Amino acid sequence: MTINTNHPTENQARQMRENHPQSYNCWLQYNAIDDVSVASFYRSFCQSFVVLCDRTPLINSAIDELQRGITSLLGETPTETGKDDNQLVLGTLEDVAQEDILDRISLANLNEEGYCIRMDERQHQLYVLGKTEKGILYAVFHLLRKMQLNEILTTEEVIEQPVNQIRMMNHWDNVDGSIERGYAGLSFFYQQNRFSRQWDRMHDYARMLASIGINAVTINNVNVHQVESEFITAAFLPDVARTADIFRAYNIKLFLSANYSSPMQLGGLSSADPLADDVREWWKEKASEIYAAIPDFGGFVIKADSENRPGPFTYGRTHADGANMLGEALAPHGGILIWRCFVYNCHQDWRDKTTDRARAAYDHFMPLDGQFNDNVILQIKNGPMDFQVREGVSPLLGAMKDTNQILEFQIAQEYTGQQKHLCYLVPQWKDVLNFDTYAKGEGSFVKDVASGSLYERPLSGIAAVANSGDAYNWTGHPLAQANLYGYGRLVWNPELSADAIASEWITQTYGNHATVLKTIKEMLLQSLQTYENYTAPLGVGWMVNPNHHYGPNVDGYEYSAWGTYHFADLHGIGVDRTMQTGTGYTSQYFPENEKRYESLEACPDELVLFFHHVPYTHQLHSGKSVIQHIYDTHFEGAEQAEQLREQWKSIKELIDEERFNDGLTRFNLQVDSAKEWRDIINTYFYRKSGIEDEHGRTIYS
Ligand code: GCV
Repeated sequence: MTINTNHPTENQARQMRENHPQSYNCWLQYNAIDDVSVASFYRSFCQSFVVLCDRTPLINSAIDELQRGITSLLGETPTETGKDDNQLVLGTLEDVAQEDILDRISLANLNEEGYCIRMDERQHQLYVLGKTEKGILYAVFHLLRKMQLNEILTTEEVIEQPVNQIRMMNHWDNVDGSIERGYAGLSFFYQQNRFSRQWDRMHDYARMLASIGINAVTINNVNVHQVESEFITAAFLPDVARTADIFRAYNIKLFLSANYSSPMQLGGLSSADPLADDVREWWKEKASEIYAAIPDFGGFVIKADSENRPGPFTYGRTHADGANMLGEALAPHGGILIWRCFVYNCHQDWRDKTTDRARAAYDHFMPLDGQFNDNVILQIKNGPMDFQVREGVSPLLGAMKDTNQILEFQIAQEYTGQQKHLCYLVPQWKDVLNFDTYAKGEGSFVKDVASGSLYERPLSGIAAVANSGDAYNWTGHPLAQANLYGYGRLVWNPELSADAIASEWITQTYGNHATVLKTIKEMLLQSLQTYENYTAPLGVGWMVNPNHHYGPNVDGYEYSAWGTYHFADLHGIGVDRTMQTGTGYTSQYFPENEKRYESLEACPDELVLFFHHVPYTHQLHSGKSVIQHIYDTHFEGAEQAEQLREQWKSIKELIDEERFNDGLTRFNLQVDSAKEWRDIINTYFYRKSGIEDEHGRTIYS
């Protein structure tokens, strides 16, 4: 292997920041506050600050951010002093225990990341307090967000804490610099089989993640290849440890994806059998070695026995055997083992109607409920298939009452336009979080599974596949930053609306102009429906080109060498997942949902082809036939894509040229792609069904 030592220097990273400030700074623009009364309100508190707690790297991050933000927002740098009037007071709740300023009862149950911002107008003091130092960091970001939004603190006291315990970002970066399903350039973590050592870019990234409350990351792909397997060896641990230092200063714990068969690959053992003594011993020693380098290492994320990855099945063992063996190695050090439930047989034969990929996660894991150790968490994708624009919610969520669970989203837009198309995903995530599983009767929402409150589990949370890369704007499409921001904010507080998150993001990113806010917000909120309109209809999914998953290809499902998975023929389309006549997948839901999905009458239109095989003439609740719905939505979706482009053009003079042009390039691609989708889908179904469009529009055949 040739090792390239030509890493980008710190200076190059700095230049990127300087040359592309608006693109690069995302929502942390900190533009000068132009409203005089807002500025003067904050000025009265921000002349100086005092720090009551010990200085740690985390507190230093909070102070750096505070100084940077206030200097830029108010044009004056606050100085650090002793206790005084007209100042910000930073500390933990304990640091102000003797002061008579807080309603202690309401603070008693705050978790360790919670915070309180308390105004004392008599002395013009603003207390920025954390339950622990972690809370101080989040309180600082809260304050700066309010300032960027031009909002005066209206109540005397702000009290907040995150709803979800683990708020994680999964990076699918490979050490060669590529990113699996990455649409924003290459990796900034790695280059040419080494860490890129762009430490200050990583630092900027950590800041950005902390500002939206992320507290855990994995930095490498769950498909762990040859070189990445060595991350847990002396060859890479110093760089991993340096990366962990950077994230730690922002309350973000570093995890690694590990190769299940490491004992063979790295240790020279003859198996990776989870019940073999030598294998168990090997992992224990490995864990000790890792913790010697990174004392607060988060743990491992494992993809096993799926899409050709190794796993315990080879040895006739279960997922519980595999996960617990790793959990036991990590436990003495306080580590966590996250085991992914994205397990299915990618070589299965769809023609056999009892085989169904959607069933796989539940079939594999449900029988193991209660068998996983306390420091093991199962990570479950939001849908049973794979991040489609529309699919059912995974029935596994909420089903395992004795197992820790983390919900997995994808911010990277693998199947939703790949950051070339605008697709604001927060509304989709909200639908998932608000889905009622009925696991413990009505009101057993997915958000309660994720927060751990449904079954009072010790570990829980939400993870997502990141959409960031080394592009100067981090996400490729400038508006894809809204998904990154939105994910963090929603995971912090699932009650925030998609609309409110969009407003926050737009104002912080593009400033306070009312037209910009209105226009971009309308675009964001319409974009998911637009994308769904011109792509695969009514929950049937895929229809994308194989492997890279961009652009239309009705029969392009790569794991179906014999044809299609959607069963379209001249009579009808859709996957019959009912118990009566289909794969029986509906039985994996709790009875209320099972009944709703099992019955064609009760099944919601948007999922009808996900659950049922129907004739093209089947009438939807909307009153349209399936075929007419397909024609109408595809014509409409392509038009809506053009409207998005027009809306973007309408704010050309109101935003900076770089971000405008980057957006326009992508809207041009989206418009062309939407037309291609429209024509390919409509033509395919016109040919299959032989049914004319009621409105007589041209369908290219
Ligand atoms: C990392 C899908 C993607 C794969 C990804 C996999 C997973 O199948 O296409 O690229 O692999 O999901 O989530 O593990």
